[in-house]
Amino acid sequence: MLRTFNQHTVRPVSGLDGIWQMTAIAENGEAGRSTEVYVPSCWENIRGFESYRGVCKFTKKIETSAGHFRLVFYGVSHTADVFFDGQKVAHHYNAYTPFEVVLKNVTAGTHTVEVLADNRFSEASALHIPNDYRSYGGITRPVALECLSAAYVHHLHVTPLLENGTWKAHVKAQVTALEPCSGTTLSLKIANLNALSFNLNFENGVAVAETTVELPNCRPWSTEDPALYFATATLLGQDGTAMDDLTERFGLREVKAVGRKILLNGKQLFVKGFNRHEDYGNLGCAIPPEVMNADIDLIKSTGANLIRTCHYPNDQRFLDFCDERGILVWEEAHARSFTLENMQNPHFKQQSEDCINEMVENHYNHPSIIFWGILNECASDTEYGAECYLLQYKQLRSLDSTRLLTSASCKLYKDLTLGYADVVSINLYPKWYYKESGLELVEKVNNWIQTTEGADKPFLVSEFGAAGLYGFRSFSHDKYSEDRQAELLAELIPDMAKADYLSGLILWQFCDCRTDNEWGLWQGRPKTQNNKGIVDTYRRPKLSYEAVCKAYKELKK
Ligand code: ADA
Repeated sequence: MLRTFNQHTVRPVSGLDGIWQMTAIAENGEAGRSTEVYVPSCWENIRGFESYRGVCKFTKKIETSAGHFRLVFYGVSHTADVFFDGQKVAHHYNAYTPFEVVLKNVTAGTHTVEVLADNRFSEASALHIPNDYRSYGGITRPVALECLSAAYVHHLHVTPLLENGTWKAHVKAQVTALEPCSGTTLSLKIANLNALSFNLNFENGVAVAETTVELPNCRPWSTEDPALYFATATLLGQDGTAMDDLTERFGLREVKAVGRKILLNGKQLFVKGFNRHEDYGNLGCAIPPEVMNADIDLIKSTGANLIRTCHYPNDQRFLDFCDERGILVWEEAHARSFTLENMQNPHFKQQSEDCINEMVENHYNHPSIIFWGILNECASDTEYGAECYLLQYKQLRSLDSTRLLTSASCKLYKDLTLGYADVVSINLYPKWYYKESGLELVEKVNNWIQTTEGADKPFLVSEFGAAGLYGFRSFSHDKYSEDRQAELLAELIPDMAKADYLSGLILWQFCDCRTDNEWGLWQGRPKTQNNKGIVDTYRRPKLSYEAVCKAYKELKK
């Protein structure tokens, strides 16, 4: 399943999920062990590859007719080199963003697709570094093969607008030509309106059609009523035959920061959230859709209303479920705890910029996403670091002016970037990494924020939590016991929420996740896992699950 809805009725699409041949490639280029694997998956799931950090070649034979094709890789971890019949056709960095390969004038017959996937840590990889979550290896998200005609709808972005009480949508479609295409038109069908038609003028192979329409008969998207609508762009040839199409799904919602409040469709929002890593038991980050949806069930059952995709863009199918189930999302560009030195990596700026571009382009239409996040706990207390933050905020603002921008900081009392964000987000760990109690720490930090350029902005606690090892029970509520974790979370949630200026709490974390063996701070990570989940990696509930359900539900917000 590529999406939870059908994006094409004209463009033929087939999934390339299934069995591929996977071959280990040694440092000297020699082929090693070879085995059949299911794609998508992580190779850590395969006997003999459990802790493999290196390169593997994935090979699949495909049959095509003659024509143009597009391969879409939704996630290869973390660097991909793609070959088609032995010719290199793409290079892509980052496990968490999709990329396309357009193959022109393919002949009819059997072809070979090869992907070299590399999950090694080196200077070439500025964003995947040894970390408090695992950088898995493999083709970890689905792969699609699309059959294109002389031109195709590259993307279709829908921007909801609320003007003088009326919902409108700005719709922009970009069409890419693969051959000269005179006389083509684009038909845009938006929600329940009649289709609109645009003549396309191609410049350097690209044509754009855009319009703003009123949608008075559509309901706004909200967590209680996640109303969704479709926009379809159909490309028509000179003789009126349909050449290509793309359907996107959108919702009408408005999010704003007004003074210290976050307003969602004009109503004050109090965030009760979870940080969630894409990680599940032996499956790693290649999570099947039914598990994604079951995660949303568990999260919703606690009374929570938001998921933060720490610390990278998520699988699009998960975002589809969030749209459908009325769960808000803080989607984060890829970054966790980079030191100044990490940020000075010569590839850092470009790889971050690419990640942000790909995240926004691909996830633009999800109404569930209300925050874009950047640079979790990076060097925001240094001048160079702050410059990088500003660059990323500017990039995001130029791509999307309708969502709130934020960054989760741990640089208490010394962050230089709070003025750049729309919402000030601080990771606090009262009674865990800090000695203060919940409200005490929130007040102290709030007093400091009011002396910075972050004053008078909404303030979110973007992380708080405590570790509890699944199955470790203790009468004396020892540190790392389920008992201690449950007790602490039950205390912290109502205590921190007493701060009436606070816009919300996002618990660290929903599920336990594996950390990198190479990560230097593994000492605090028994079982090489971050154990602060309220469920374990197989979603077995800890005592804290019930404690959080109770605490979140009892909050009068
Ligand atoms: C940080 C970080 C998380 C995780 C957490 C923890 O604040 O953002 O990725 O490492 O702390 O468990 O300590």
